[in-house]
Amino acid sequence: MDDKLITRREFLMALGGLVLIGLGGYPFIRPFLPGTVAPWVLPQKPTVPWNGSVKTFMFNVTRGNVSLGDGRQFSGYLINGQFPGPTIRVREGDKVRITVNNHLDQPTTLHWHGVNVSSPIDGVPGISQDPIKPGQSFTYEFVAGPSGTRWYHSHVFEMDQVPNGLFGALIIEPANGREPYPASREATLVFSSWGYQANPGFDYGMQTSGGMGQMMMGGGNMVSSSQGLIHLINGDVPSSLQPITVRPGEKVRLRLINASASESYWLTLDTGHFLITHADGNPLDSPVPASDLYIAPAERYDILVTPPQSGKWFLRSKISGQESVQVPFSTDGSVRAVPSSAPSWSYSNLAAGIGSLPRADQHFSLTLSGGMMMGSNWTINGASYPNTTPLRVKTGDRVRIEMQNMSMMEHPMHLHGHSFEITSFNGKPLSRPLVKDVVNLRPMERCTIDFLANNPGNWFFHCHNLQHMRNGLATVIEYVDYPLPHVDKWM
Ligand SMILES: [Cu+2]
Repeated sequence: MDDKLITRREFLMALGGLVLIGLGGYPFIRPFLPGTVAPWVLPQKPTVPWNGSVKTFMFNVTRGNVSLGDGRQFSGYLINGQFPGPTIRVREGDKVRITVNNHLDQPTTLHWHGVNVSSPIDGVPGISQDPIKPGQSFTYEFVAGPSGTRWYHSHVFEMDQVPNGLFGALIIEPANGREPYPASREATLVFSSWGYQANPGFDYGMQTSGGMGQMMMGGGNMVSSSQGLIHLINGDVPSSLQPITVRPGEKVRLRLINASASESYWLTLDTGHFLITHADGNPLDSPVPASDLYIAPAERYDILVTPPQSGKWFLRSKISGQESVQVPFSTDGSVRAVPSSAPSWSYSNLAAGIGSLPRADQHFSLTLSGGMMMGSNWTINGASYPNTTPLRVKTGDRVRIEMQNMSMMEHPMHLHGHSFEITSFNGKPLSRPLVKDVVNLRPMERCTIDFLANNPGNWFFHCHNLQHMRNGLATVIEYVDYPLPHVDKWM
């Protein structure tokens, strides 16, 4: 450990404290230090000052018929008559006020995924927020931030309510229009999967994990998608999507959101490599070229694509069983596939090299396991939620969670209420830690994540394979200095 590093880090942490006191809070210290790479600076509480503007939304949640482009129909959950819910687009610093009117015959809530709201409106029954009962309304109010590609989804009866419609995109534009990687055009692509009711005993996500299936086939890229599911993009089958029309040579931003309850997608572009600019909505220090992108449940990536001179081309998944996942683009004429020289996907590529781990104030070690039998429980350190041991943290601490996945499936672990930094992956400290709110661990992988305990409350920390979550792969981060919440017991 470099002494100079510690000194610098502690100085910056102190500076962060001063800034927080002086300005009422700002999400990242990084903007105050242009041109520096500061891996020891953790994301601050995203309380950008309210800019005086209020954006009001009314969400009427109902049951209703969904018609897909291939003629398939089902009874889903609608927000304002839409499947999935409407895209919300606001500016960082706006006060967002969303009233949810629950017209269902069952409770619901919404979770604002990637927005570090206050604990009582975080949407998790039994932990942070009581469910919105049938016939009742609830108003969520928060100052939008940090900027980036966020999303929202139900946190009640998740394996039913989420895939059947209670999710949508939440785009927060940077304050003052300060987009670090500008584009001339953009599109939001929300991936989801549907059809879980048809096969309730099946452990969805098994195939995309590259776990059991891959090992039994002797390694390599032998992954396939869960059987029985159909894949949707922006709420419809990809074959019904209108091509996204672009001009040759312009810069196009694609905001990719994986809202699937269990499936990962491994995406490539016919036109060759592209630039990854944001992970889970947070800008990278510099754009990273890639030839493919693996997006696990609940993850988001923003990429910049440069269209070819002409032609029809696709963003598509290379996972076996996901052949239908093709997003059409069109410039005029015909296109040749461009051989790609960019590196293939890994978190380490986004984090640029190997660094060293700074000191943490608190350290937890979690072993993720289970799932060896059909329908069996998933565990953290041998226990299934709600019997897992809560992680008790103290405001102001730098908390490190070390995780190892000792199971044969992947687990996209999501922390509520905070952004964290992936500080090491498979034993290698990263030189430029990756700011995210989901870290996907494939079979036998391990990592450390660090976060600053700066949002007192009770926060769910769980696998975003929603079936795994319901079967126990979850725990709670509890602040010792936060009063017990007055929420009812749930499930
Ligand atoms: Cu999992």
